[in-house]
Amino acid sequence: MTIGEMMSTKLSYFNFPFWRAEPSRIALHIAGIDWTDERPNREMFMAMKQSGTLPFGQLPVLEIQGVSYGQSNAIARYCGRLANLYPTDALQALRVDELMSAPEDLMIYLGATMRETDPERKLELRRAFAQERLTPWLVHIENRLLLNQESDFAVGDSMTMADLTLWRVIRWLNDGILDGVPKGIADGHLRLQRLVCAVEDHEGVQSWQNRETN
Ligand SMILES: N[C@@H](CCC(=O)N[C@@H](CS)C(=O)NCC(=O)O)C(=O)O
Repeated sequence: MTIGEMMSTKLSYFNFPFWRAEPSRIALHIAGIDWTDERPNREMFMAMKQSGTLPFGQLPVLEIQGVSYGQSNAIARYCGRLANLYPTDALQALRVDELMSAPEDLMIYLGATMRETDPERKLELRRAFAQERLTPWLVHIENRLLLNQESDFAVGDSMTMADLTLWRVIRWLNDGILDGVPKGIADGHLRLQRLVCAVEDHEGVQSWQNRETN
Protein backbone atom coordinates (compact mmCIF):
# COMPACT_ATOMS: atom_id res chain seq x y z
CA MET A 1 0.00 0.00 0.00
CA THR A 2 1.35 3.43 -0.90
CA ILE A 3 1.46 6.34 1.59
CA GLY A 4 -1.25 8.03 -0.48
CA GLU A 5 -3.54 4.99 -0.14
CA MET A 6 -2.88 4.77 3.60
CA MET A 7 -4.00 8.34 4.15
CA SER A 8 -6.83 8.36 1.67
CA THR A 9 -10.60 8.49 2.03
CA LYS A 10 -12.59 7.64 -1.09
CA LEU A 11 -16.34 7.38 -1.52
CA SER A 12 -17.50 5.48 -4.60
CA TYR A 13 -21.00 5.66 -5.99
CA PHE A 14 -22.71 6.12 -9.35
CA ASN A 15 -22.90 9.62 -10.81
CA PHE A 16 -26.24 10.72 -9.42
CA PRO A 17 -27.33 12.30 -6.13
CA PHE A 18 -29.11 9.25 -4.75
CA TRP A 19 -29.98 9.08 -1.02
CA ARG A 20 -27.63 6.14 -0.50
CA ALA A 21 -24.53 8.24 -1.18
CA GLU A 22 -25.23 11.96 -1.61
CA PRO A 23 -25.72 12.63 2.14
CA SER A 24 -22.30 11.07 2.81
CA ARG A 25 -20.69 13.08 -0.01
CA ILE A 26 -22.13 16.27 1.49
CA ALA A 27 -21.02 15.30 5.00
CA LEU A 28 -17.44 14.70 3.79
CA HIS A 29 -17.57 18.06 2.03
CA ILE A 30 -18.83 19.79 5.19
CA ALA A 31 -16.22 17.97 7.32
CA GLY A 32 -13.60 19.66 5.16
CA ILE A 33 -11.39 16.59 4.92
CA ASP A 34 -9.41 15.59 1.88
CA TRP A 35 -11.39 12.87 0.06
CA THR A 36 -11.94 11.46 -3.39
CA ASP A 37 -15.40 11.53 -4.94
CA GLU A 38 -15.29 8.50 -7.23
CA ARG A 39 -18.21 8.02 -9.62
CA PRO A 40 -17.87 4.73 -11.47
CA ASN A 41 -19.87 4.08 -14.60
CA ARG A 42 -21.60 0.73 -15.13
CA GLU A 43 -18.55 -0.81 -16.75
CA MET A 44 -16.25 0.26 -13.92
CA PHE A 45 -18.77 -0.98 -11.39
CA MET A 46 -18.87 -4.43 -13.02
CA ALA A 47 -15.06 -4.56 -12.93
CA MET A 48 -15.08 -3.59 -9.22
CA LYS A 49 -17.71 -6.21 -8.52
CA GLN A 50 -15.78 -8.93 -10.33
CA SER A 51 -12.53 -8.02 -8.63
CA GLY A 52 -14.13 -8.98 -5.29
CA THR A 53 -13.14 -5.72 -3.60
CA LEU A 54 -16.70 -4.58 -2.84
CA PRO A 55 -17.58 -5.82 0.67
CA PHE A 56 -21.20 -6.58 -0.29
CA GLY A 57 -20.87 -6.55 -4.08
CA GLN A 58 -22.68 -3.21 -4.14
CA LEU A 59 -22.19 0.54 -3.96
CA PRO A 60 -21.75 2.83 -2.11
CA VAL A 61 -18.34 1.89 -0.75
CA LEU A 62 -16.19 4.01 1.51
CA GLU A 63 -12.48 3.30 1.40
CA ILE A 64 -10.39 4.51 4.32
CA GLN A 65 -6.65 3.96 4.34
CA GLY A 66 -6.95 1.17 1.80
CA VAL A 67 -9.79 -0.69 3.59
CA SER A 68 -13.29 -0.78 2.07
CA TYR A 69 -16.55 -0.49 3.98
CA GLY A 70 -20.10 -1.00 2.68
CA GLN A 71 -23.74 -0.32 3.64
CA SER A 72 -25.01 3.17 2.98
CA ASN A 73 -26.35 3.97 6.44
CA ALA A 74 -23.18 2.80 8.19
CA ILE A 75 -21.17 4.98 5.82
CA ALA A 76 -23.57 7.90 6.35
CA ARG A 77 -23.27 7.66 10.13
CA TYR A 78 -19.46 7.61 9.93
CA CYS A 79 -19.36 10.61 7.57
CA GLY A 80 -22.00 12.35 9.69
CA ARG A 81 -19.81 11.98 12.77
CA LEU A 82 -16.88 13.56 10.95
CA ALA A 83 -19.05 16.53 9.98
CA ASN A 84 -20.87 16.90 13.29
CA LEU A 85 -24.13 15.95 11.56
CA TYR A 86 -24.82 12.94 13.77
CA PRO A 87 -25.82 13.34 17.44
CA THR A 88 -23.57 12.19 20.27
CA ASP A 89 -26.62 11.83 22.52
CA ALA A 90 -27.98 8.25 22.32
CA LEU A 91 -31.65 9.21 22.20
CA GLN A 92 -31.12 11.88 19.58
CA ALA A 93 -29.13 9.34 17.57
CA LEU A 94 -32.03 6.89 17.82
CA ARG A 95 -34.35 9.53 16.38
CA VAL A 96 -31.92 10.19 13.54
CA ASP A 97 -31.42 6.47 12.88
CA GLU A 98 -35.16 5.85 12.77
CA LEU A 99 -35.59 8.36 9.96
CA MET A 100 -32.43 7.24 8.14
CA SER A 101 -33.72 3.65 8.15
CA ALA A 102 -37.20 4.42 6.87
CA PRO A 103 -36.31 4.68 3.14
CA GLU A 104 -35.25 1.01 3.17
CA ASP A 105 -38.94 0.10 3.60
CA LEU A 106 -39.69 1.83 0.32
CA MET A 107 -36.78 0.17 -1.47
CA ILE A 108 -38.18 -3.29 -0.73
CA TYR A 109 -41.24 -2.49 -2.83
CA LEU A 110 -39.56 -0.26 -5.38
CA GLY A 111 -36.99 -2.94 -6.18
CA ALA A 112 -39.67 -5.13 -7.76
CA THR A 113 -40.80 -2.25 -9.99
CA MET A 114 -37.20 -1.58 -11.08
CA ARG A 115 -36.67 -5.18 -12.15
CA GLU A 116 -39.91 -5.37 -14.19
CA THR A 117 -39.07 -5.28 -17.89
CA ASP A 118 -42.60 -4.99 -19.35
CA PRO A 119 -43.25 -1.18 -19.51
CA GLU A 120 -47.01 -1.40 -18.92
CA ARG A 121 -46.67 -3.75 -16.00
CA LYS A 122 -43.89 -1.51 -14.62
CA LEU A 123 -46.23 1.50 -14.68
CA GLU A 124 -48.96 -0.51 -12.97
CA LEU A 125 -46.54 -1.59 -10.24
CA ARG A 126 -45.30 1.99 -9.80
CA ARG A 127 -48.85 3.34 -9.47
CA ALA A 128 -49.63 0.69 -6.88
CA PHE A 129 -46.39 1.52 -5.07
CA ALA A 130 -47.27 5.24 -5.01
CA GLN A 131 -50.78 4.63 -3.70
CA GLU A 132 -50.32 1.72 -1.34
CA ARG A 133 -46.78 2.21 -0.04
CA LEU A 134 -45.47 5.71 -0.62
CA THR A 135 -48.63 7.62 0.37
CA PRO A 136 -48.88 6.06 3.86
CA TRP A 137 -45.07 6.25 4.26
CA LEU A 138 -45.19 10.00 3.69
CA VAL A 139 -47.89 10.36 6.36
CA HIS A 140 -45.74 8.44 8.85
CA ILE A 141 -42.72 10.62 8.07
CA GLU A 142 -44.75 13.82 8.36
CA ASN A 143 -46.06 12.70 11.76
CA ARG A 144 -42.57 11.85 13.01
CA LEU A 145 -41.27 15.25 11.88
CA LEU A 146 -44.11 17.06 13.65
CA LEU A 147 -42.66 15.76 16.94
CA ASN A 148 -39.70 18.10 16.54
CA GLN A 149 -40.67 21.61 17.58
CA GLU A 150 -37.11 22.88 17.85
CA SER A 151 -36.49 23.68 14.18
CA ASP A 152 -37.51 22.82 10.63
CA PHE A 153 -34.95 20.00 10.69
CA ALA A 154 -35.94 16.46 11.65
CA VAL A 155 -34.23 16.19 15.03
CA GLY A 156 -33.14 18.97 17.37
CA ASP A 157 -32.15 22.44 16.26
CA SER A 158 -29.63 21.73 13.53
CA MET A 159 -29.21 19.66 10.37
CA THR A 160 -28.38 15.96 10.76
CA MET A 161 -27.87 13.01 8.41
CA ALA A 162 -31.60 12.29 8.76
CA ASP A 163 -32.37 15.58 7.01
CA LEU A 164 -29.92 14.96 4.20
CA THR A 165 -31.31 11.45 3.68
CA LEU A 166 -34.96 12.48 3.70
CA TRP A 167 -34.23 15.44 1.44
CA ARG A 168 -32.66 13.21 -1.23
CA VAL A 169 -35.47 10.64 -0.94
CA ILE A 170 -38.17 13.30 -1.27
CA ARG A 171 -36.45 15.07 -4.15
CA TRP A 172 -36.21 11.75 -5.97
CA LEU A 173 -39.80 10.64 -5.36
CA ASN A 174 -41.48 14.05 -5.60
CA ASP A 175 -39.81 15.49 -8.68
CA GLY A 176 -41.43 13.23 -11.29
CA ILE A 177 -38.22 11.28 -11.88
CA LEU A 178 -39.80 7.84 -11.48
CA ASP A 179 -42.40 6.92 -14.10
CA GLY A 180 -45.72 6.12 -12.46
CA VAL A 181 -44.99 8.09 -9.27
CA PRO A 182 -46.92 11.38 -9.61
CA LYS A 183 -44.84 14.55 -9.48
CA GLY A 184 -45.65 16.52 -6.32
CA ILE A 185 -46.88 13.47 -4.38
CA ALA A 186 -45.32 14.90 -1.19
CA ASP A 187 -46.38 18.52 -1.75
CA GLY A 188 -49.25 18.35 0.76
CA HIS A 189 -46.89 17.44 3.58
CA LEU A 190 -45.96 20.90 4.74
CA ARG A 191 -43.62 19.87 7.57
CA LEU A 192 -41.65 17.76 5.14
CA GLN A 193 -41.54 20.65 2.69
CA ARG A 194 -40.14 22.87 5.45
CA LEU A 195 -37.40 20.30 6.02
CA VAL A 196 -36.55 20.29 2.30
CA CYS A 197 -36.28 24.11 2.31
CA ALA A 198 -34.16 24.10 5.47
CA VAL A 199 -31.71 21.62 3.93
CA GLU A 200 -31.51 23.57 0.66
CA ASP A 201 -30.85 26.78 2.61
CA HIS A 202 -28.07 25.17 4.66
CA GLU A 203 -24.69 26.80 4.03
CA GLY A 204 -22.87 23.47 3.72
CA VAL A 205 -25.39 22.09 1.24
CA GLN A 206 -25.23 25.26 -0.83
CA SER A 207 -21.46 25.18 -0.79
CA TRP A 208 -21.58 21.56 -2.04
CA GLN A 209 -24.04 22.42 -4.79
CA ASN A 210 -22.02 25.45 -5.89
CA ARG A 211 -18.66 23.65 -5.77
CA GLU A 212 -16.49 23.63 -8.80
CA THR A 213 -16.38 20.25 -10.48
CA ASN A 214 -13.80 19.77 -13.17
N1 LIG B 1 -27.87 -2.45 1.67
C1 LIG B 1 -27.02 -1.80 0.72
C2 LIG B 1 -27.75 -1.73 -0.61
C3 LIG B 1 -26.86 -1.11 -1.67
C4 LIG B 1 -27.48 -1.18 -3.04
O1 LIG B 1 -28.60 -1.66 -3.25
N2 LIG B 1 -26.71 -0.66 -4.02
C5 LIG B 1 -27.13 -0.70 -5.39
C6 LIG B 1 -27.07 0.69 -5.99
S1 LIG B 1 -28.22 1.78 -5.21
C7 LIG B 1 -26.17 -1.57 -6.17
O2 LIG B 1 -24.98 -1.55 -5.92
N3 LIG B 1 -26.73 -2.30 -7.14
C8 LIG B 1 -25.97 -3.09 -8.05
C9 LIG B 1 -25.90 -4.53 -7.67
O3 LIG B 1 -26.43 -4.93 -6.61
O4 LIG B 1 -25.32 -5.28 -8.47
C10 LIG B 1 -26.65 -0.40 1.22
O5 LIG B 1 -27.39 0.15 2.04
O6 LIG B 1 -25.61 0.13 0.82
